[in-house]
Amino acid sequence: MSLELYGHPFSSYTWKALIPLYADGTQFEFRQVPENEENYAELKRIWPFGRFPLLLDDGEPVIESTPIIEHLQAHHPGPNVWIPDGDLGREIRFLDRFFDLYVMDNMQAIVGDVLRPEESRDSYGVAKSRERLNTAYNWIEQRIGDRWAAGDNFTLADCAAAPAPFYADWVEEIGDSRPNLKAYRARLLADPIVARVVDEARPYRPYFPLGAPDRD
Ligand SMILES: N[C@@H](CCC(=O)N[C@@H](CS)C(=O)NCC(=O)O)C(=O)O
Repeated sequence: MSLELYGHPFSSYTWKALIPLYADGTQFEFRQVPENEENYAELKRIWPFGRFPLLLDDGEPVIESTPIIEHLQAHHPGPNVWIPDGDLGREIRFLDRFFDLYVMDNMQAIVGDVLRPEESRDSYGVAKSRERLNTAYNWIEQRIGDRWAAGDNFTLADCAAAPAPFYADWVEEIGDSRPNLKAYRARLLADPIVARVVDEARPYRPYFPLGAPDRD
């Protein structure tokens, strides 16, 4: 068996795939993109959008972070259960969608706007994304418990949440009015596996388009 993960240490969705690989102690080769041109050309040959992470399992591609985690659980299981069966599993999948679509997407839209040519920037879209991020913060604030996203075990939902409020807070602060979300973000950062991906990404912070804050 050979596993190869295409990704970048500073990429939020790459973290999401790295966390279960590290937590389960699964062996894999990391293929960094886009700096490594050979890796990047291969990624784009397989997936023309050039987005990452992408997993190759004995040459067979698994695309998008959530299916990658599902694939790891099904074919390379370790000590952790990322998506349990039944209603809890459904709740975890929903929270995974929540962190990706309502937190990460809005964060990416705000960051992406500063990368556009000045004349193509979208201040209305950015304001809307900030509004949606605040709605997402307020919603999760009301329901996050004092452990992980869906109870006592670290699951797929926490893999999605590890980068989502981390980077979102850099573009739109969670602030003191959401103590439960703030505490959850801090718990994630204190987790040794999450701390590992945060540390591996540290050298790339100067490249954060909006400027990385001097914390975390
Ligand atoms: N829905 C995808 C999102 C992947 C994604 O947005 N990846 C970003 C890095 S965090 C990327 O590939 N950016 C480079 C690009 O869009 O060219 C997933 O869950 O894997």
